[in-house]
Amino acid sequence: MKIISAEFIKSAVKPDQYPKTGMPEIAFTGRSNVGKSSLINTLLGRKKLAQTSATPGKTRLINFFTVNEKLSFVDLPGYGFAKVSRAEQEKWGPMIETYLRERVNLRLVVSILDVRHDPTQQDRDLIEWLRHYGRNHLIVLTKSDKLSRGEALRRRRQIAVSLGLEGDDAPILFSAESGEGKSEIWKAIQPVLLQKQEPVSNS
Ligand SMILES: Nc1nc2c(ncn2[C@@H]2O[C@H](COP(=O)(O)OP(=O)(O)O)[C@@H](O)[C@H]2O)c(=O)[nH]1
Ligand SMILES: [Mg+2]
Repeated sequence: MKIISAEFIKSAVKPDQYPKTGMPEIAFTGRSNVGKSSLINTLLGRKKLAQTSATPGKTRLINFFTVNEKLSFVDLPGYGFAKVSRAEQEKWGPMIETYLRERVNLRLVVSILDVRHDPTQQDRDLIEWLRHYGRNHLIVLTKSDKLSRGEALRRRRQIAVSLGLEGDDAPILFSAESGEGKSEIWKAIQPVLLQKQEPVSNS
């Protein structure tokens, strides 16, 4: 997709603060410091639209961006940052879950993992949760430039197996440094923009 405009709209912590635009949304999740902001910036061809790595774990709000005035990107707060108090970590879960469960505009969740590390329990819980609620999701393995080609492919296989993914569901290898995977992620986003809005089940 050619990016004509990309702008920050607002931050929110609860549903009545979410923008009321009705645009289809793509949300991005991952552990703090995994490279979520860098991925968003790379997809949008912007250097610093989404804030990168100021203090890991500091972005505790849900940040909404509009792209080409027709879709919205949502930067969800990173989870699992050890230096944040337990009380604060406990607030994040419900904030993210409420968004993922209730947001009608949401069409796709991009779940970001570091290709070098095994998924954490929180990564697994999130992915399991998305499956349970029938949320459309995509798994991206970032920082692929940190590994050799062979090693990156090997890690992709391992992670796919450990998450119980099958053939077509292979995670996408991505790098904000090299741009690898950028067009593949856009390719996965395109079709969901055309889908009809369907409320997710509350079961
Ligand atoms: N080598 C490499 N470094 C990356 C990549 N993506 C992010 N980083 C670095 O990882 C750190 C955290 O990135 P950031 O996007 O702020 O992570 P966030 O906390 O998930 O939003 C920063 O120092 C980035 O420069 C990548 O694809 N390759
Ligand atoms: Mg960030």
